[in-house]
Amino acid sequence: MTGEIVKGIGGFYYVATEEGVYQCRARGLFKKKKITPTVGDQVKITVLDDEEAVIDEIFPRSNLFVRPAVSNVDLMITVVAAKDPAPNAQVIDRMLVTAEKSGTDAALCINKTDLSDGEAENTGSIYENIYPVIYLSCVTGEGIEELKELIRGKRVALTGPSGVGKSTILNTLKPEAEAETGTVSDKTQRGRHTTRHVEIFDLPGGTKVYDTPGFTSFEMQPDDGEDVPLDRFFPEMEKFLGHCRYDNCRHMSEPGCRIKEAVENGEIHKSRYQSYLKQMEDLQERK
Ligand SMILES: Nc1nc2c(ncn2[C@@H]2O[C@H](COP(=O)(O)OP(=O)(O)OP(=O)(O)O)[C@@H](O)[C@H]2O)c(=O)[nH]1
Ligand SMILES: [Mg+2]
Ligand SMILES: [Zn+2]
Repeated sequence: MTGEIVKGIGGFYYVATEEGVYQCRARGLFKKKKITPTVGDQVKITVLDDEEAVIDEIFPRSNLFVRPAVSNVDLMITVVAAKDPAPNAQVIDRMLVTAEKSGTDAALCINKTDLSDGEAENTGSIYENIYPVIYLSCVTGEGIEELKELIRGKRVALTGPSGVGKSTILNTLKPEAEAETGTVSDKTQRGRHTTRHVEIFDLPGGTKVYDTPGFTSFEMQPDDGEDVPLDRFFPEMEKFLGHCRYDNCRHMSEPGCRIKEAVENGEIHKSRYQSYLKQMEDLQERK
């Protein structure tokens, strides 16, 4: 029988099939090969008795992410809040680069616009010409129809810091999901890591939404062994590439750099370039 891993907890995988959801273990062979079954995987299972089953095979993935641990995602939506907690452009840019690296479509959702005094637009304006940006409020309903339109028929992962409202968005899209939500601490302005596991929820029309645990910014580390230059993962830099004085320009302190010129005359947003520099520095430190 074939199915899809919709949740994984404590060594068990929950596989949704046409006959219902089976609690599965993975064959030992996966561990030996260092393959980790991941939520989103399409799998072949063998049923041992009524409820218990084992995963025999994982079908090829279209993509695989480590944080959050998800696979076969069509659209990666980075969710932030206008405030409570305040958005952090570097965290957003790390997520967007992660999506670009795997060739996955990305979008930005700025939630809690009901609390915004211009903060939502300040962040959104950085991205509007690069990615789809949705201004959302689960309180007023602003942007919900636009979000539904964007995700229709797709496999969509909601990712972002703790407390920004990912599970609340899921519940707004699908009230029966009854995903647990938590408050944001008044003092630290941080979420409480309410969602502990990735889980996939079905929406009408074949849409699937992955709710994922929020991360803290220190968990966002660049990958090792990166061969492709970072500039390829900032789509707005593409049209300027190849126009620097030096072919191997890193767009850091080299003279005659077309990227830096574009930042100076506003063709590339300063905030994005700062993220680029920060990520370049992190990569060089790790080498
Ligand atoms: N004002 C306002 N509050 C919201 C909105 N959406 C969510 N919240 C609140 O934000 C808090 C955190 O929401 P969650 O849905 O638990 O956040 P999360 O991103 O799933 O957090 P983790 O599971 O910890 O990653 C809750 O108190 C929600 O009620 C919104 O649009 N406006
Ligand atoms: Mg949550
Ligand atoms: Zn350059």
